[in-house]
Amino acid sequence: MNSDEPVNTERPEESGGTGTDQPEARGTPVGRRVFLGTLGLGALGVVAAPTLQRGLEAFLGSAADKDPTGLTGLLPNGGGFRYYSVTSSVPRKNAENYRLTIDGLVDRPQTFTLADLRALPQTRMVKDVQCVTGWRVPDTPFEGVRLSRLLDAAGVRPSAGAVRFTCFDGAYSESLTLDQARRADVLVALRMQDKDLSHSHGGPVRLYVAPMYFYKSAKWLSGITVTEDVKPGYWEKRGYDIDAWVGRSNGRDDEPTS
Ligand SMILES: Nc1nc2c(c(=O)[nH]1)N[C@H]1C(S)=C(S)[C@@H](COP(=O)(O)O)O[C@H]1N2
Ligand SMILES: [Mo]
Repeated sequence: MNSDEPVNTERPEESGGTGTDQPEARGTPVGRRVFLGTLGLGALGVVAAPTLQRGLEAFLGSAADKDPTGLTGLLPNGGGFRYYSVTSSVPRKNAENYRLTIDGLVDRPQTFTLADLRALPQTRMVKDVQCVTGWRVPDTPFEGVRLSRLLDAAGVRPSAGAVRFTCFDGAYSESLTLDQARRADVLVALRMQDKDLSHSHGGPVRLYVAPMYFYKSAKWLSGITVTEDVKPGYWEKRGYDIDAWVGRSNGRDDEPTS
């Protein structure tokens, strides 16, 4: 890759999309070289030994949590995870200021604080994570509240057919059909790898859609709107499949994750 190209992006062209929308141009307009200079990690490219890499990943993991620009999202790290954001910075939310709203075609619109969500029954699942660009992280625990429980609390109206998700990064969105959203393996996740979700992984709350490619698992989740029909999400407007079953979509051939 050219060292001045932004690299913090998904690439629809690798997944059968048209690639004509050049999503890279929408990401952080800062090149890898500039970024590496910023962190003083010019030698990063030659770090390959597993032990060294583990130290590096630990460093980057903590750097990512402190980096207000989100630029550490450019780097492969974190035990196989890559950190993605389509915006160059994301506000931080915590137990004081985090809110999740549920509205749209519901009888009882809801607003949940983090404490509200923590007080509900939690479900833990351990499955592989699969990104549509190819990387996979085996046996990753996620824990949180079943989305179906929150939808039931809000009282979904008979005319509803889908759910739209919005994020406090101000840009990302996702969607599921109502049937997909009601699956037992779809969580409003508060924890990953048995820790509270870090900011870089979408904390304090992200969606977790176990059977689908990881782009469905919207980070920094702030809104759930029940709609009549599916509205394509951020990447889906740029070429990804709306029904993103792992191994049965996006022209890929991966082992299912559920
Ligand atoms: N808000 C938001 N959610 C997002 C994304 C994003 O850019 N912004 N990227 C998606 C993609 S393509 C992937 S692979 C995963 C990456 O999650 P991670 O950064 O925790 O590894 O988040 C998904 N959810
Ligand atoms: Mo992804």
